[in-house]
Amino acid sequence: MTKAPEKTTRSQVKDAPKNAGPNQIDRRSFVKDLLQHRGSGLVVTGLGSPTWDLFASGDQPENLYSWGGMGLSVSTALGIALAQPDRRVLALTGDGEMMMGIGSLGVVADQAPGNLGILVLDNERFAETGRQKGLSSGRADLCAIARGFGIAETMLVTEQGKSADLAKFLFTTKGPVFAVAKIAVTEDPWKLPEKDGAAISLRFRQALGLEPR
Ligand SMILES: Cc1ncc(C[n+]2csc(CCOP(=O)(O)OP(=O)(O)O)c2C)c(N)n1
Repeated sequence: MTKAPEKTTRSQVKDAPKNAGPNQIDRRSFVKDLLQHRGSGLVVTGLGSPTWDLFASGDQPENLYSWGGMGLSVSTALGIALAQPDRRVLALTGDGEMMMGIGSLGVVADQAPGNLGILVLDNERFAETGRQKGLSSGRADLCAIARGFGIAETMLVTEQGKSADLAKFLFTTKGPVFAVAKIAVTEDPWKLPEKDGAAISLRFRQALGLEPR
């Protein structure tokens, strides 16, 4: 006889643990330390703060910055990872941007590129637009969501000193891999890279040898 499926009761949902914090990691120095280990890795950012963090950590043509629209960093990084199987690719984004494109994790799991890592810099806020609370400040557990989509390898980081461990996970573990770093809400000076999307894309494609210089 088949067993009846287990039901989730309303009180179980109400009592589910919250996933907030501790949000202690300083984003700028953490991203800089992490990217020292990128080697020849390509990095694709979500808009706003992660783009500024990447630019502040050192500009280079292998950085694909984004501006304007939320929700596209993981699907962009996925396309690049599939097209460039010999290069490691990192999607570096915020929790708000990740939530807006959350379905892309299902496609990542399905396509399963071995060269793709995803890092969500999770301050549990929409920092750029006024620090409104995001869902990861409550019951939404991003690593569990990624596993639910079928990304088996996930990592949660809450300590500043873990950047080398995290880099090893993101840049060397067979992908797709997904990580969340619980970062502090900080007031960092703006570091704005090139804004022209065509220029950013051309420089990136040139770095990959897809366009003449
Ligand atoms: C489709 C869309 N909706 C809303 C916005 C406005 N917006 C720009 S940045 C941002 C918050 C981004 O939050 P997060 O990805 O968590 O990054 P943080 O700045 O907190 O590091 C919002 C809502 C946008 N650019 N695009």
